[in-house]
Amino acid sequence: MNEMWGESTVKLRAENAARGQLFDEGNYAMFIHWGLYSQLGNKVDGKTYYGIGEWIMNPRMAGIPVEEYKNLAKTFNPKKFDAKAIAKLAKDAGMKYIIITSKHHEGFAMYHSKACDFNVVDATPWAKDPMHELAEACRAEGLGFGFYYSHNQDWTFPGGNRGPTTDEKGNPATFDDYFVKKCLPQVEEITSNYGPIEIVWFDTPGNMPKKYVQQLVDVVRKNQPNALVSGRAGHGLGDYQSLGDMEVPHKNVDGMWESVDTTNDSWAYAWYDEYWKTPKEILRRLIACVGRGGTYMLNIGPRGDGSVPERAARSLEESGAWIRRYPQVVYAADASPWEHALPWGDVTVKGNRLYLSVFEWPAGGKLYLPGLKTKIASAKLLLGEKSSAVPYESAHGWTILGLPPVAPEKLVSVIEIELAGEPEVDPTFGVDPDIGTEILADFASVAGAELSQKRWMEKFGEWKSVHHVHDWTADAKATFEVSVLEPGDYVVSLTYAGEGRLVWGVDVVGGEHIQNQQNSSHNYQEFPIGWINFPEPGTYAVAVSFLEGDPALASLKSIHFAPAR
Ligand code: H79
Repeated sequence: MNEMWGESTVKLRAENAARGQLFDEGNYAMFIHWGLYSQLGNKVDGKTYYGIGEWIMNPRMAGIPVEEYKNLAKTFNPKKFDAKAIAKLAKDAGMKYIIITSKHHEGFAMYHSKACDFNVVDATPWAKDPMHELAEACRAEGLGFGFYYSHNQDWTFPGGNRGPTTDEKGNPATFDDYFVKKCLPQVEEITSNYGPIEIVWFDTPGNMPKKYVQQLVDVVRKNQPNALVSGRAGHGLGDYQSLGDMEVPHKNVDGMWESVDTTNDSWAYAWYDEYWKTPKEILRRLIACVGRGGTYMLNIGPRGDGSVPERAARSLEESGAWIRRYPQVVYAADASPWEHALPWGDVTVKGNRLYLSVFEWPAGGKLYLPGLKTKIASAKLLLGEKSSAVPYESAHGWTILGLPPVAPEKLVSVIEIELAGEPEVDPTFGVDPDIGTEILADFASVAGAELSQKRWMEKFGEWKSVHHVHDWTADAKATFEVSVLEPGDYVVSLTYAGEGRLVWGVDVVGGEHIQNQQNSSHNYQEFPIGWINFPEPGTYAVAVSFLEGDPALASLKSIHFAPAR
């Protein structure tokens, strides 16, 4: 994975105190993938290719030869490109800056480059530089602006990684040729010609030697002393960590980091890709990133004619309207002291205030908050002028908030809890007495088996990941610590993948043992195991063991508890 996304280095906020204000406090940005590939929208010669559209040239997608790909410039004429409308969309969405592809892996510069004429001004009938307009439109909206730049891969310039290995005359070309003739001068250009920029977003460092990365970073520092360099520059020379593509972490992550994600499944426009994130899903992912301590950058892929897919815009506008009502939940907000999401939603923090974003409104009229140790000064359900006090009580280390039967907001309702001091929390998972509680394998202590992250591509370039417990040995256990408020029976189920019939055991340590045989699937599916009993309120260890079946393929993703009623 390092080859693609660079190493995971923890960068502390303090190192960057003078820079990265928008990154650190804005917490939400727009990413844009737009280039010649957008014209194709994943269809070549009548055939549709599924996956990330900017990779269409790749042999594992359409496999377009270099000269043929270059011809796409002759038809690039994005008359519907409207820089002001895009900046306004980002603003309305609640985003604080825009990062756009100045050059992706295929090597086409979407700005006027003197270093290489394979660019949007010199090679297209449109002959305009959209980046001047966009940079200006961002400034007019009070947004930051910055560039994505593929520094290592260049598929059309001789010597670029995965690019031609000889030049026009047939002489061998080296990475150094590409670096000196194109990469370094282009990074000079993007950091010199568009005013102050927020970030230079390098991607996929691969095995690029450190001396090259250092030179690029030096150029950014010289021309843009206030800009951040993305972690994917490589060799730990970036300012912050970028997680894997499309990855929203489950546990709090230290230091300065971001998740990059996209409104549908592809980064670049793909004609068939109508699987949009709903406004609620966007808020869920944004608030999860802020709640884990990071920043969320969400992508749109404009079409080849420059227009923005209407459904992407709709989801962004609707989630943005919510953010305008609850800015305190997102901006300059910090990570949740629970360090993970809660069954009904998530928590962000500002000083001594907790913001509870409730995604699943509890039907029983009570919201259960486990492990809060600091005394509450006040609690209210936010609704502009109509905010109302929320009654609360505590029992066995839990806080129980009384709520109206119907959620005041369609998407996400927010409860503000003002604390008497700094938030202090026992982050142990609570088994919610009202709604189902899922605990991911990430949070298990594992003995006799392996806990690791597995990634795979659902479609070409579209990454999914899971933390799973695998390679089970005879006495292996994955143990989950839980806190129980309401004693009684709970239905336990496990989400796993595997082959054939599998037997799993679940033990309340010092208490009941159940086991059951269920089928499996190569996809992760939830299978019921049975009821177990928690005899009284308190903390329990619940151990999962793998009893029969093929241990090589058995992969546990999570355990679920639901009140048996
Ligand atoms: O710009 C977007 C992607 O195009 C870019 N990063 C985001 C922000 C990106 N470039 N590479 N990757 C993401 C990782 C892709 C890896 C794969 Fe492959 C490409 C998997 C299959 C094709 C490289 C070639 C690794 C295996 C074969």
